[in-house]
Amino acid sequence: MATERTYIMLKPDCVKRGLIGEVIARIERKGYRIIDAKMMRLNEPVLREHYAHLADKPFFPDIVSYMMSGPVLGMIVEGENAVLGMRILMGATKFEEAAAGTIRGDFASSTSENIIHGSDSAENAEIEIKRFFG
Ligand code: IDP
Ligand code: MG
Repeated sequence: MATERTYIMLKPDCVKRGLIGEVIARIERKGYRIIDAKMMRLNEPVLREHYAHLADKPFFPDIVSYMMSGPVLGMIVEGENAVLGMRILMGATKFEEAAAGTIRGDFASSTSENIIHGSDSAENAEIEIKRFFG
């Protein structure tokens, strides 16, 4: 097993609903460490880059406006196999498939408003950490 860093972002619905503490507690309880964190307001260019893999989807404009609807908390999270481990802690993308006990399973109110982002590979983690933390 390897120590990895991943990019985690608490989305506007998480911040608005007052769930930052709850979600961070789950991350820390699992044994991951928060290496850096900052509140940000994202602009359209950075979101177009971050969600480029979804640019041709009909819901793409909705994701961009949702992610600009309020502040987000970007974080660098570190731990053993943190990229995959955080994806498991987060739960499935699809609202109805996110298992109870996962962050999305317990708190997401739809597939689009789903509380949390986490990098999907070590390669993307590196790109996303650079994108949001420089
Ligand atoms: P992920 O966040 O689990 O990595 P991605 O496929 O990378 O999932 O999608 C990025 C984000 O776009 C999702 O977290 C969600 O907010 C939104 N999204 C993905 N698929 C759908 C969909 O089918 N309908 C509405 N929003 C979606
Ligand atoms: Mg993704």
